[in-house]
Amino acid sequence: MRRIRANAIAILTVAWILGTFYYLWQDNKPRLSASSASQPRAAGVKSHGQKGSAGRVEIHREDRTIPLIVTHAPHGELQNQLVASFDEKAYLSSKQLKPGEDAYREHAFNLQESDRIGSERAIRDTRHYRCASVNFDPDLPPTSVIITFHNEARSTLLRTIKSVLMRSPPSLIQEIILVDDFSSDPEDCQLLSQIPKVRCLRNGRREGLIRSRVRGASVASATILTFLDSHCEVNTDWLQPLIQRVKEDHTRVVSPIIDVISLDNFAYLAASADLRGGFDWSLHFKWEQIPIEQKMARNDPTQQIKTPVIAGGIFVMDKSWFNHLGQYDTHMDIWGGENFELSFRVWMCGGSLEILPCSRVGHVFRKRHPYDFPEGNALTYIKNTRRAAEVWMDEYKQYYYAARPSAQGKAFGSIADRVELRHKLNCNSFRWYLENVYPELRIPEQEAVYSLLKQGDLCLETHGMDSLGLAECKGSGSSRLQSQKWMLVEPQIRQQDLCLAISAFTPGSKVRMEACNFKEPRQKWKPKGPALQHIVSGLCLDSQPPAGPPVITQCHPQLASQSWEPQLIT
Ligand code: UD2
Ligand code: MN
Repeated sequence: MRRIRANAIAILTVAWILGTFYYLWQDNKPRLSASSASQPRAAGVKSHGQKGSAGRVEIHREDRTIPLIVTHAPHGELQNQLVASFDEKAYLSSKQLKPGEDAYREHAFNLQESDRIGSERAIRDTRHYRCASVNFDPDLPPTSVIITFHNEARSTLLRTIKSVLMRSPPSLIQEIILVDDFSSDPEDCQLLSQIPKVRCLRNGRREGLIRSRVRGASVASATILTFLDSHCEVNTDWLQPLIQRVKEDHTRVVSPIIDVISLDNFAYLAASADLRGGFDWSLHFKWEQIPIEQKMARNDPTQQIKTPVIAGGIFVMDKSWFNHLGQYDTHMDIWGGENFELSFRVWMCGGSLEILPCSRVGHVFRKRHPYDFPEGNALTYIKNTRRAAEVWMDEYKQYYYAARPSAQGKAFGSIADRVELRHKLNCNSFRWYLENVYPELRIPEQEAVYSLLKQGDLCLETHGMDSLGLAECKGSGSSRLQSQKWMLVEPQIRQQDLCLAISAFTPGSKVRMEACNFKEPRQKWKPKGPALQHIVSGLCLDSQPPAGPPVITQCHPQLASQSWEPQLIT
């Protein structure tokens, strides 16, 4: 009798457990698919116009009985797989900072702090609150995430990977492709490949980030590429806004707002949402305020921000568009300049660049490069930016050389294939880019003043390279005015591409015209009272003898033959 009772209790208990599981399973089924689709998951905000399974999201949010299973089920599974396949502790502990070591030496950020905060941490959702109620297509295509690294710290690299896995809808991450750019320790690559969805390719020699990214992209199996630096942390729902915009128009190349991870204490800090990418003529990247008219016109803080250039490290691009546009200039080495080349190319060849404020990714910005440049940092940057300027900037490249005189004469290899690419793609001119994409960039020549250089009633005039002299001043209507029209852009005195230059550094040497070269000391002048002094020799432009070409003589600015009065041409 007792036995029968015990059996009955056991059967009832099993039935009850099975029943409970069945109930939970039924209940979770639609919710799982809802959260693995690409609906915004931020809690607490009612979504507008969400249909179908999204309705259940709200119901389950109210249901506090099984909150953990409901909210985190896909990532919970991932978490289990991660723990089962990858020994995180062993991976991290073997490379941690030893007592007494300088925490900044190897990576140019505080390694001790990075190691301390662990591979997963909560960070503030830095988006505008309205971002949480933006809707995305339920059928967004997945992406291949490409991360290249050279001697990255283990803790930052792992945090980058894990943040991608944990803060993206799993269905949108096809794979994470790591490209180990010949780091000293090949084990990093092998070990990280054990993480679900992660593959790692290792370069047989140092290639630099540009060729490494091209290698990563070439093996990507998704139709959308996502590039990340190796010391990032992606934030809540970072991926959907980026993929949505590219899905709508494959010629868009989109970036998140790049938040700041402190290199000292690894605090995650919100970046301003009013910035876009810009540059100066030396091709130095800078963040700049959105032009005021655009700012005034922005009444929706979730809307995209058009940007003339991207910072370069974090962006999403359609793979076939990336290939169609010529990937990257693979003759660029190590680091730098590729973001200008890509940005000019995208805009000039039919695409666009935007920053999406509802996507936030943190990045550790450093003050120095923690790795070596085999050809030297400066030379590499010059080579890369010179290639970008030579291929894409047309006649405006002169301002690049003016702003970066040391670039002249430096080797930059053949650009024939990139020039051909530009031709084949039938791209717009750099002038078009300046007028339509970046009208705010001040063009030096437009600020230059044209003037006559008057001596009494006569004017300094040219007739080709060698013949220079004084002649009767032409009126502003005269067609012969060109030969008397000077552009005074210190330290040069120019007429189109020709510059006033001395023939030798000694008194009495003739002055003539020659092709402008910003580095040429014979072409450098400055005003000295009413006179024009040649900077290096210290001698002044002198119209003696009046019949022949001007010469340089000892400066006596009070002499009539050394007095050159600029008269503006209007
Ligand atoms: C910024 C970009 C960076 C790149 C660079 C210009 C962001 C957040 N970062 O510099 O992606 O566009 O401007 O070129 O916009 N790396 C290699 N091989 C190398 C050198 C670097 O794989 O030889 C990796 C490195 O580990 C890192 C990435 O390339 O993951 C970018 O390098 P960085 O972090 O030193 O560049 P950053 O952020 O100063
Ligand atoms: Mn970086």
